[in-house]
Amino acid sequence: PAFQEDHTTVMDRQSERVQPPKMYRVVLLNDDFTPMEFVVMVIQEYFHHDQERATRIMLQVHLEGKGVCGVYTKDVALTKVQQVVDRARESGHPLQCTMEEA
Ligand code: TYC
Repeated sequence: PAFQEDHTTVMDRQSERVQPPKMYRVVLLNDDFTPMEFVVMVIQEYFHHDQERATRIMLQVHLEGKGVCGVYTKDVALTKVQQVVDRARESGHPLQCTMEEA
């Protein structure tokens, strides 16, 4: 669409309108060493799921290789990934956490 202003046509460009932010899935990846209880604790602590839901997500990762813990804006997703990886390394676990565009 376009509108007239002082004899000048100004295009109403989509890119000049407010856009919803891109969203990112924060995912955990399986490994053979990180204890299941540690993964459940991390999911509860950083993604605010209750123990039952955290256990389901952990088991999905364990059985299928990866699982989604939550969907966030880019800055929040990056912070979660950093917090989870830092917490795992502090405890000596190789747990991997990453993000992907939703
Ligand atoms: N596979 C791990 C085990 O058998 C458990 C595990 C689950 C590890 C989820 C990582 O993201 C993970 N101890």
